[in-house]
Amino acid sequence: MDKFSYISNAHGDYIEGLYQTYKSNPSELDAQWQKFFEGFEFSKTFSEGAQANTIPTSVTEKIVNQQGDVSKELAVATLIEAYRNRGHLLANTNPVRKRKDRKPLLAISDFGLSDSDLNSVFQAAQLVDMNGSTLAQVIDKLTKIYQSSIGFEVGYIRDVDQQNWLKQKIEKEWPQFSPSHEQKKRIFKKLNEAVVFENFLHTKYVGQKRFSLEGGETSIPVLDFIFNSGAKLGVKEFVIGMAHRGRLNVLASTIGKTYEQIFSEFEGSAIPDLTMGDGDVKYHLGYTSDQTTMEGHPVHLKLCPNPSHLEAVNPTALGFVRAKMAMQFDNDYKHILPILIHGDAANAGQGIVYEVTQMAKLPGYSVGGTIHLIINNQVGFTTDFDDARSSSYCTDVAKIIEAPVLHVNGDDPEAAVFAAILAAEYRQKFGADVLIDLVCYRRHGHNESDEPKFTQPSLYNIIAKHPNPREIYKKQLIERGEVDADLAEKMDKEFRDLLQERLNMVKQTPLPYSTQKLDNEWFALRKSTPEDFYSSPSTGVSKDILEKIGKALIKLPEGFKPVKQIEKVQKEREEMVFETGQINWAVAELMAYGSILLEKKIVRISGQDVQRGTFSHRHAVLRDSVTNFPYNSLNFIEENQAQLSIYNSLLSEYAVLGFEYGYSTANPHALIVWEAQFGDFANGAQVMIDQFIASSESKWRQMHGLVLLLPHGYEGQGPEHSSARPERFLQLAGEYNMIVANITTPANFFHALRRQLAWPFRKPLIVMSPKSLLRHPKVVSDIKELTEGSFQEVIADGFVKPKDVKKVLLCSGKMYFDLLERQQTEQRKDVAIVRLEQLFPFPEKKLNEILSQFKNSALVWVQEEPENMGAWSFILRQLRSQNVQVVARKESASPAVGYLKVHNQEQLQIIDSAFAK
Ligand SMILES: Cc1ncc(C[n+]2csc(CCOP(=O)(O)OP(=O)(O)O)c2C)c(N)n1
Repeated sequence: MDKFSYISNAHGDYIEGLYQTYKSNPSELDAQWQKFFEGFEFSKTFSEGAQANTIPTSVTEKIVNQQGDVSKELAVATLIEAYRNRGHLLANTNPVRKRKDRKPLLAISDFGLSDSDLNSVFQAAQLVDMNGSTLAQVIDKLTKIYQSSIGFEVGYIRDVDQQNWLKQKIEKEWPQFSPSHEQKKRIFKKLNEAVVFENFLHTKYVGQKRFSLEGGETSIPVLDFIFNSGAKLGVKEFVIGMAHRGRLNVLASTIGKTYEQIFSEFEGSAIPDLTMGDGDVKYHLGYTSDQTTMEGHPVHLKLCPNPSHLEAVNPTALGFVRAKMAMQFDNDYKHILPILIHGDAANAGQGIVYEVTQMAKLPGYSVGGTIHLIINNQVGFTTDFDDARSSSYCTDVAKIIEAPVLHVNGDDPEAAVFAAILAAEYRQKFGADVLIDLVCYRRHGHNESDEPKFTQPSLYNIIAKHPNPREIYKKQLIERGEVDADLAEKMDKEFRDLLQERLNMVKQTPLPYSTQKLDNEWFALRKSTPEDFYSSPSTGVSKDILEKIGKALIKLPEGFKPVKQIEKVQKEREEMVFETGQINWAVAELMAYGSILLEKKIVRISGQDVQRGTFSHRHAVLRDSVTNFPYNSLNFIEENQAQLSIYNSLLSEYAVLGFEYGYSTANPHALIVWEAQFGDFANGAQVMIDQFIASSESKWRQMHGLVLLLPHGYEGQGPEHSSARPERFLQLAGEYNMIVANITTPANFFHALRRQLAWPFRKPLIVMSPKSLLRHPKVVSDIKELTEGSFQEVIADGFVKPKDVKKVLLCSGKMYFDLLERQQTEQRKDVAIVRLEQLFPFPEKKLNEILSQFKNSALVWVQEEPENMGAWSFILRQLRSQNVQVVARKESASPAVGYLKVHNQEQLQIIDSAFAK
């Protein structure tokens, strides 16, 4: 309910109460109420009580009981406030059709007022600084502000500073906004470039897909003014995430990809060199450049590469920004600004938009605010907005974080530029998200060979006759005498000639396909070669360093009172490092992180509950049992070490994994880890895995070394908590794109983590990580194994003698320990167990060296997963020249049974079959 609307029915005591609050502590009241009482207190209306400390009863009675002037005053105040809150519902934002009736309730009758009141003067007019004006004049002003080409949707913002700042911008600056001559010329120039570029491509490459910006060309001056205003306020780098629509135009008109490069991609005249990867279509490619803004500020611009999957790029762009903020800008958000460009249908429909919005203010994921630009062409492919969303606006998700939304008519570029400037200033001032909803239209079908009249015939009849935004603006400028017609024509012709000239050049000598330029941070690294995977680099660290880390792990700050169980954990850690030398999984993991921090490389870990660890094993952050104070012991190994940032994530996989991927593409010298609660939850982030993690190097030459820890293993916990779906990763594995590992020893895990940064290239590492094995007595490594050596891709059987062996069981991960138990219990020297610690890249050479000792033995792949899952089909493909058999669970629809007893029976059957003579 509106703040003021109930007041005419309120009891006098209520008003009196508000007034008393106003007297004692005015800041507790809304700014509107403050102003209201301010006005009334000092106005003549209340002259009888001006000296008194209470509102005289006669006045409150008048408010409550009478239909006289005072209740009308309240009605007018209510009306003003209603315009502020709901005026956007009537704003003139749609360039091609009438707005839907969204029940704004802004008629004067909605406030108990009538035409006869229009010429009366109300005190409430001072709420909009219109003392002495008639109601009609007040409404006129409100209409001009709130029903203009911008719909300001800000009424839900509770922060008083933000409210006041926005009110100033909206009610004072917007009505007087008048761009300078230079600004107008710039707007026109940018519109000209945007329109002519599309038009040129449309005529030269008829029917070729380019997902044109036509109808939404005003986006280009909007971006230009965001860059300009942002740079004036300290931004040095802009990072853009966007989809297909208008991408080529953004690349050419704002990011500075040359027209020759773009035309060459259209010409597609030579077979590109595929040794650098398989590439991507032109409207998915990224680009970086250095530009100078209109007012002469240098800025670095980056457009992130993106897949077809709408909105998937968003968290990756933000993760990238977060990394750069830390690396380059001392964590000051004011120097780097993310811009996410959305389609209206995708912004409304894709859940990841919600996930990313929810990240905005979290300590682990905040980037100091994002500017969102929605190119709202009112259609999603063929779907009208009535079928695309239940919400009034495609931007409504922004309300969860109280972000201002500026709905702008795309045919009014000056209004759009006002919104752009406001957005940049707001983001720089408050470090918070802000949205520009550029309401426009799509001139053609979804792509240029699509017929939009199949589905939106009446809309497209209107669009066919609708002039483009450049024509509209040109007419305005000419009518206002701000530019003469000749100049406008000249600009058009000159630009068209320039494009033709570039096209002629390209037709004569097309440029070769250019792969994406590497960001500077990657210069020290190189692409991998197959030989790189024959063996792993040395990754041991000295005992001194391990002990130093061990000391930090067991030391607590003065006065810190751990909970009882942690005292035990600390004691065990001490025994492991300083007495027995037998290191478990968790300590090996922490040792790996600690050793990297000591090399002054940061470690960042995120995922659900990672600080403690789902299985209560990591305890990277300890809590004081009394004060709750968090203590991250790995940050206190020695001075000048790098920092471990470990964040319990929001309950999201898709966006969080995307964020960490983005982070890892920005900083190749950091170890970035994402852990799933159980491995199968990575399903929710499958787009990130398929479209980015597995394929980014091939598509975009974008390397990264992100680590995914995916708890995996059949322990009778049912279908959802057993399998991290290794088969999916193995199916995605090709061209050395990632490491897929199922590791059995703490030392090997230690080396695998350290290897990530020891390589002169980067590869994502997918680890099927342990659950119950975290506490298995056999899952320990001697500390010596951490001080020397390297990651072991294959581990041979040290128990058997090759000549006795009749059967070799090849396995990976937890399966090993079940097989080992039988082998040891029955002292089966005729059965060798060989562990594949790394499944991909398949360590063929190393495996063959081991297998060559067992020439006359049978070879059996043993896995816990059903035969149609797990690594079996991958192994079969890798070992196709060998006669390899399989022992696995039966082919199944679901990864595991739901009954513990059946699970146990199945597990036994696997072991029995594996050891059958
Ligand atoms: C996640 C996802 N689902 C479906 C598609 C197929 N698709 C491509 S564009 C599009 C419509 C997008 O509409 P909107 O977000 O309004 O952007 P517009 O193309 O209108 O600019 C659809 C459904 C896709 N690319 N990604």
